[in-house]
Amino acid sequence: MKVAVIGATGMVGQVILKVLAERNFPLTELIPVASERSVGKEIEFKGAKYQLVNLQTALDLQPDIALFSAGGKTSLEWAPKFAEAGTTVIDNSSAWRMNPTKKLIVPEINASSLTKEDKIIANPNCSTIQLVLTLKPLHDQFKIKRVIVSTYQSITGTGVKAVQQLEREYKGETGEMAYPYPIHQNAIPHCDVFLENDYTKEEMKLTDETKKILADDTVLVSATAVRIPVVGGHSESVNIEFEKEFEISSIKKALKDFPGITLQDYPSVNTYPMPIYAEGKNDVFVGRIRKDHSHPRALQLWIVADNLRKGAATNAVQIAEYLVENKF
Ligand code: 2RA
Repeated sequence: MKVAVIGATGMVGQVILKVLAERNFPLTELIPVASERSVGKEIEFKGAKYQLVNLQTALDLQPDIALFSAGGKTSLEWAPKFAEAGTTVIDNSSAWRMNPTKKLIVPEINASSLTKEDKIIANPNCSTIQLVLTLKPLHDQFKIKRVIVSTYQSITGTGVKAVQQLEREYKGETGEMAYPYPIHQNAIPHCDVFLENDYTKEEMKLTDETKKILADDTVLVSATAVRIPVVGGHSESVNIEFEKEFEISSIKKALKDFPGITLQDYPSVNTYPMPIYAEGKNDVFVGRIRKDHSHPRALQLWIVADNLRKGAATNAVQIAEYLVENKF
């Protein structure tokens, strides 16, 4: 199994390599791809050294699977070339997510919809993955009418520039800004760009991608995405209105029984999900589960996940594992 990792030196690319090694993914050849300026440099994987190559070299090596995490522009240009050559592409960018001919996959929810014909598979946005994984078991049992979500997003979702900005601000230094304002001691209600409807792209990804993955356009989703100075993962405060009545015990059982979810809900002993706990783990952590006292069929809960793992790298590797297990 020849696997190419496109964007191998980026934040997500490095976590993809870590997850491939941790999960002992059955690859026989690794093809790490980086931009021209990094070509020739070496990376280490499972104790061996690999030279970084460019996209054309990787294409010529005809990988079986290519895990892309190199931005939408690169995906739009190169994913079709790899697919054309017989490679199955799993793309982390937003380039293909809402394309009606491409599948948007969270393996625990809809991997079974994949066929051998799917040569470009889209990995959802990080804040969507942790939300929709939590919604799926509840939607199946209690039919979701409306979701109101507020996110508290890690700066690692923006990338190295944002981490460097925060580190400088800790020291009272100035420099290149990843955000329009200081992020230290701040909360910025602006993730990605603003759209005509005064939502941000990040907020509309939560709305549009959730509908596509649940395969149900009747689910109403309204989001506010906020950037906060943490690094371990994204947190989300979620209010869900159901069509059906529910008991908290049934909600907790549905979540507990669903793969990829870990319940962390023991307020009496101050136990609830937090980024400092979720960092480095692959599950989605759910807690603060309680009936919304202001509405007879609504629920409040709190979701945290490592946005670089289940929010990106781990989800992509799990898709690749599904392809291997099903001999695609
Ligand atoms: C963010 N979800 O957190 C976006 C992209 N990773 O900035």
